Amino acid sequence: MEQKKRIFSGIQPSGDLTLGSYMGAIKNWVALQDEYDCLYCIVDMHAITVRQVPADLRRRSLEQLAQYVACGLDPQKNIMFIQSHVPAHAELSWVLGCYTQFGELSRMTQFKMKSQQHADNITAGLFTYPVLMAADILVYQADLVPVGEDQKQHVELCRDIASRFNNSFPDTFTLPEPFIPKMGARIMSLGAPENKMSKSDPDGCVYIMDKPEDIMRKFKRAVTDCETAVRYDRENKPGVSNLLTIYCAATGKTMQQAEQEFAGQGYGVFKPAVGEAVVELMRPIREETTKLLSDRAYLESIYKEGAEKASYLANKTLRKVYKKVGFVPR
Ligand code: ATP
Ligand code: LTN
Repeated sequence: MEQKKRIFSGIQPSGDLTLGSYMGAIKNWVALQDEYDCLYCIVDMHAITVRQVPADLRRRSLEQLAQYVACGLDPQKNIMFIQSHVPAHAELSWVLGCYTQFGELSRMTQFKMKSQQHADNITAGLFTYPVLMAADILVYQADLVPVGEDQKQHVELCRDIASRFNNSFPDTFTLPEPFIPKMGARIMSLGAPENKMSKSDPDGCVYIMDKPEDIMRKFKRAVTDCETAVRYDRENKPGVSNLLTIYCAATGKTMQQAEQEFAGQGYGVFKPAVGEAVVELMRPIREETTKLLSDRAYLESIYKEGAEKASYLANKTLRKVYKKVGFVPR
């Protein structure tokens, strides 16, 4: 039998999951679980690159696992685990850091943005964040990395680090490819549609756990423009285009179908319709998450088993790398 290709992806428990995390990442993961050998991680070590309240980080990490399952990821088919439970990520990250240039890390868009947002606390961890991300991916020899558009640059850097390492030490790492969804790769903020919807911006974002009335309110207030036509034009109508993207991703309709459906109707009809589509999409996920969170023993069994399986795979790569760079075997 042909070996299935391997997938790795992760989300930081740095805030509650949003419609952006769902449409840009998790929804895609669910679609891949039958065809690929998948590892889905809760990257808590990445989350502490900016300040976190410890109790919140712990709560959100478990909530995120419950949401992975509630969104449709089957714990029998996928390895789901918490990054800090598998020490090989941090260990490989050190080695890879010694094969990464300062200049490369300085060019990362996410670093530039986050160091502006957290100007009083620009840590070495924030700077080397992409090296740890490269370790996450390479330690499992992943072929594909399903992420939203904003993470493409990090996956490309990961490839550069891997090929540089392979040049010195042939056949060490599989070169991974980013895998970006066609519809929903970039969900923008409802309040400022020129920015991406991000879990650390409560104003513009819709959380998976938001109540229906809150979702409806956020959509009714979404920023649009002073025309009335419901038409996709990212350049000149970013707000409306974002709502159309969300509507299509939520309902499975094509852009053309959506435009036709709202032709001749104003935003007063369009905005609540998008809200309702999202409410219906999120309802079962929210209910299932709440149910799962009341069964801590079950969640614990998932992440413990996940860490065990992940460690086995990760340690194989780590041993190989340690040997290649010249460390004395333990
Ligand atoms: P933070 O605000 O803490 O930086 P975030 O909301 O940007 O977090 P991440 O944890 O960085 O979310 O992203 C999780 C995954 O979801 C990544 O694959 C990312 O590409 C994807 N993603 C996040 N936000 C969006 C968005 N607005 N549109 C599409 N995909 C997104
Ligand atoms: N940087 C990513 C989260 C992340 C990730 C990864 C994604 C950390 N490690 C490995 C894919 C593969 C983010 O900010 N969304």
